[in-house]
Amino acid sequence: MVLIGRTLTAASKTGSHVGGGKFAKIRSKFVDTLRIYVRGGPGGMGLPRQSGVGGKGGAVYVQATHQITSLKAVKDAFPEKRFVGGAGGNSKSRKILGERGKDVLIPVPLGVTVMTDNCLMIGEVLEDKDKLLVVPGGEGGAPQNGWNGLKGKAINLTLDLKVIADIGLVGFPNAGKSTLLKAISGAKPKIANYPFTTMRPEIGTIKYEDFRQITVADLPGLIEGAHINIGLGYKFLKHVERTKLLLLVVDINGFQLSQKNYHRSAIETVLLLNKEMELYKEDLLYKPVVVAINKMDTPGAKDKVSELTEQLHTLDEVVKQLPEDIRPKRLLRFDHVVPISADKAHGVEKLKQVLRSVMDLYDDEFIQEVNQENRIGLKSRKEKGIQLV
Ligand SMILES: Nc1nc2c(ncn2[C@@H]2O[C@H](COP(=O)(O)OP(=O)(O)OP(=O)(O)O)[C@@H](O)[C@H]2O)c(=O)[nH]1
Ligand SMILES: [Mg+2]
Repeated sequence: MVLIGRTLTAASKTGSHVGGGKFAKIRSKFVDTLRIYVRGGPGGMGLPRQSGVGGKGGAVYVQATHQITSLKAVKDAFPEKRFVGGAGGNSKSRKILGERGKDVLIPVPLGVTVMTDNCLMIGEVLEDKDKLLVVPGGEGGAPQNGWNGLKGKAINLTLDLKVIADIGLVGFPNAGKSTLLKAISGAKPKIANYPFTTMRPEIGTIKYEDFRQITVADLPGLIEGAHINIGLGYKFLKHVERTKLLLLVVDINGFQLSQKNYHRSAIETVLLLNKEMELYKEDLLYKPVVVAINKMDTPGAKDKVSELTEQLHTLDEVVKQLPEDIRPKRLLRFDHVVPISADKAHGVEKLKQVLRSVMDLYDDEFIQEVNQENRIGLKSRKEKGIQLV
């Protein structure tokens, strides 16, 4: 058995071929961060003669809405990316208390984090209608400011989207993630026989007979070196952060990007995904994982699957054969391994039930514990009697 060959980051024999140039353009087209300018509205003038106070300027808020699913939609709707609160009304003898300036609401998808240029996090909006104040309006003219309304504060902000779904599909390109999403949910993602068909996360929903619904995020394929921006890069890994369960989709035949690249066997793709996630954020490895071994309808698949299942069950032993410097420090633990043929919908019903059972087992509270206090993750998984293969 050949494991990995050279190094994990040696994605291709030619190195730069898959890295910068070819995919940089595609990567840059994908909007999942957006820089915006926001300014609070100016406060209205006071009226010293009659002790009249000017109206406060309008504030700017970010508000999550189900109706928007990407930051590109925000960019398209507001190409100038400028959001300024309305001016507060001046105090007049007829209307002694100046009118409040109009607030501005920036509609964004669920899962947006708002940050300043110094990477200071202002907050995040995760649920529908969550509203976050990003900049207040200026105070109206009053005795303490010499009756002159104050200007609103102006700042540049970065909106950063991480999709929210119960399950994240993780796998090499062409493994059949989108085909599987289509088979288990009502979604209609693009499917094609070439790598990097999926360019942005797409969410589908699995519906069960008892009306339970589980959301699944189809993500772009990852290849070795993703953490140093090879292929479509690491930016998609962040979307895995907010999922509760990882569904690894593995092509039983492995993966080869092109003639110039190494062929990776199925077990190598699993180890490479393990390493990429570890290099991106080790916490990801504490999430429960289900493996779908796909393309079981292809010639020779049945012979290969028992060896692969054995390897997945004894990953500790398998990695001992790897050179130490490229060995994952922490190994994924697989809760279930399910052979499927996403294309023919074989094994898909069983997979749906398995996903359901794992999701039910990991109640929300427990998932949070795993995510936040990941140090005790595996230990408490064992304590809760969850089977680790
Ligand atoms: N024989 C066979 N082919 C499959 C199966 N599942 C998917 N495919 C094919 O594999 C190719 C890739 O499928 P996709 O679903 O687009 O793969 P993906 O993992 O989403 O790929 P990226 O979006 O590029 O990461 C397509 O030609 C599919 O028809 C399967 O179970 N058996
Ligand atoms: Mg796809």
